[in-house]
Amino acid sequence: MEQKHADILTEITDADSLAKLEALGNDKANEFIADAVALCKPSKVIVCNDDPADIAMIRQASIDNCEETPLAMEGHTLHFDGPSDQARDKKVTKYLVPEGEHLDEKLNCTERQGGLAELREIFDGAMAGRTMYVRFFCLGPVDSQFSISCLQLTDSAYVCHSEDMLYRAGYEQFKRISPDGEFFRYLHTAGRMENNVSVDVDKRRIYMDHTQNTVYSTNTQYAGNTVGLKKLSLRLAIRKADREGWLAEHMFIMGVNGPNDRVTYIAGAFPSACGKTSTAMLPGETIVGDDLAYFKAIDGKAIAVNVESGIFGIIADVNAEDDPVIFDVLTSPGEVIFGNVLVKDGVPAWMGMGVDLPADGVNYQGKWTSDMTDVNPSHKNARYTVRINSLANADVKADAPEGVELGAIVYGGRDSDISVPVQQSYDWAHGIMIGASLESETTAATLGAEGVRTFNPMSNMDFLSMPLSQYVGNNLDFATKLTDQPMIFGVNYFLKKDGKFLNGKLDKGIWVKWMELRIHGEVDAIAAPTGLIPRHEDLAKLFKQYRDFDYTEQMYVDQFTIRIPENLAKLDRIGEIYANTPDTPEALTDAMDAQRKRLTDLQAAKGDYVSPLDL
Ligand code: SPV
Ligand code: MN
Repeated sequence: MEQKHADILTEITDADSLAKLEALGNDKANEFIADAVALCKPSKVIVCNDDPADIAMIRQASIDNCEETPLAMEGHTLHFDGPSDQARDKKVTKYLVPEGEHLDEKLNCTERQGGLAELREIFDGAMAGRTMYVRFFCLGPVDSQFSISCLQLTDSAYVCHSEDMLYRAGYEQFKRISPDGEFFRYLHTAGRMENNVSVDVDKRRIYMDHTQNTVYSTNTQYAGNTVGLKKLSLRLAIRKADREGWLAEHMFIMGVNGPNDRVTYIAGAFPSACGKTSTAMLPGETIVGDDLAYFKAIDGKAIAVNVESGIFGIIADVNAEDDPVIFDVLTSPGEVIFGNVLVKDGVPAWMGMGVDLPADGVNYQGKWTSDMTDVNPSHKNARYTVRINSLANADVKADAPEGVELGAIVYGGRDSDISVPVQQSYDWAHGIMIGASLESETTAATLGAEGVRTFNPMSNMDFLSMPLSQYVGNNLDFATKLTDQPMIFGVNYFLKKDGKFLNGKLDKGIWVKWMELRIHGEVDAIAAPTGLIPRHEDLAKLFKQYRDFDYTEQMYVDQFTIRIPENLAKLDRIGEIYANTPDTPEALTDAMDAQRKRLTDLQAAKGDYVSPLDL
């Protein structure tokens, strides 16, 4: 270790921790750690490697310092974030942009030098009296061409514990990178705390310095703002993928079981709370990952890996009937962190869990009783953290360094009046158009108003770290590297008629079976202006086979009627956004123009609302 780094670290770091840094022999890592120590002034530095003893020590530290509290069931713990720290804070999540560089009007940016100066002031002495944990993780499976090494510094044992559950241990992987090799780095402090929660909300900052692959996060504990490897790394990964010609996506990956023991992998992008996690965990199928995926073109095939090894999922509405697989994990002994739920006598409870909630308990804002009608018992964005391998249907290839070959990509939005429940794109560019046009209603996963229709291309808008047109262009170009292109589908679980949902929560299980058959050319489809839609007879067969349910022609007609005025209005909305976006790829505009022509031609021939039986 260079003397200047050793001078800073030796006094407050024990021999075991120093030896772990020496064994890594990475001067760039040492420099980042020494700078952060000099700035944040912790009283102690603990360096962990991949040893299970270190990982167990971290979990215990989170309990000892009261960031987590053990619950009644073995392995379960509870974590609360502060009342105004319950979701990702977009307002203070910014890119530090060097003078002269430009990202995109839609991205929240601030000038880099000024932003760094602001951060230095907030971080100065922020860890006084506390321990700084030095952690190494790996994005993607270890020892894979997808692996990205990461260095996390934080004074929160809860953040480390979450990362131990959500990511692969990465100390040994870190040894594999060359001394000047690339790695992502994160510096986090919970800031000033009272009752174990961050209190200086006005000084909350999440700043990304992409020039140094570094993210700073402070005065927050909510995992979406603090767990460096989750959405903070996604922003860095999108830029790395752009440099290297692959894709970093906000997608689940799952295996769909087809006939004769065939497993077909699909990846899906859905904005928060649009059914993504429950699709990834569909009973009877297998889960690779529920949130982040990297894609590379390898030998002409689209290969994907799960970036993570765990799930940080929304707990609201998880119940035995709709989400049996995860419900089982949440109600059985084993390692689970519950975040921002209601607790009574050491037992967690949450809205929509399918049983009566206790009349009182403790939640993220303190004591709660059922007469407090203005406070939900559990927060709508309350969460659970689990390891994927605790799910009964974890896919056997969940950690495979070689990844899985994708048969399809699915884009799912949330609209009550536009898109049919499932349709296949005509080609790659049309599919990317479906993804690039995703809209959803806002949900409790971010601060701000709920229920507003929001443009969210590929469900990645919050995480784009480059101009939108460049990101969409990369998605379009990806196909040129492939000889076996995945199909692309669009889904919408939220279509309504007369104010009522047209689909049950488990209907998505039928849509994935239909996609699986399409991928293998085993079922026909009908050409609608918006895409290729299923035939009634095929869906009826699948509903019967898998659900013993009589799927009537009337249900089919209601669900698959092409709503032309609403589709045209959406094209207008999205068209205007891209018309005002510099350098929109021509292939995207062409795909929108072609869709508009198909819609207006059909409208001229058959009116505004066209039954699938009339196509
Ligand atoms: C999401 O909001 O998309 C999540 C949770 O997956 S968070 O970690 O907050 O990003
Ligand atoms: Mn997500």
